[in-house]
Amino acid sequence: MKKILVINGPNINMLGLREPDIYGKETYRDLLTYIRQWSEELGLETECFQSNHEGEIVDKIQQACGRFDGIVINPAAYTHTSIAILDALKAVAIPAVEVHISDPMTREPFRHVSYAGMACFKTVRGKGLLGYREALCAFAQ
Ligand code: CA2
Repeated sequence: MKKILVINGPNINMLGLREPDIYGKETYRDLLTYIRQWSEELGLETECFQSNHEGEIVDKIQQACGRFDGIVINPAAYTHTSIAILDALKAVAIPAVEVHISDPMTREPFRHVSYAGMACFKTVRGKGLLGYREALCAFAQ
């Protein structure tokens, strides 16, 4: 069974508590429940990790080396700033898919660049929490 690491960046733990018009009403706990259900359905083993700290995300990506077959990552605001996360994804060379709950391309110009996305073979944007399912599907095929 393929092992997939699901990484969520800063403030994703606030899902459902603020800005429901952009990110929906469902909480981070709901997301964890969905990911567990989708993993079972798709025959994947998943581990979920959320951090508000860039270095912790870099550490987690490095530690994934040799332990995971794929990474699903929503780096949140670090998407648009973090060359460190891009470099970590490139360094481990684990196939990765980028997910965004909203569509950053239709929002402020500073959200239009994704550094992490440059190390990902697929990006899913603007599909809400279902975007994580689509990302997991890319590893089930
Ligand atoms: O659409 C996405 O998934 C984003 O990665 C979310 C980030 C944002 O900086 C990216 O441009 C796009 C922000 C995550 C913050 O999540 C919140 C959730 C609830 C309340 C406030 C923020």
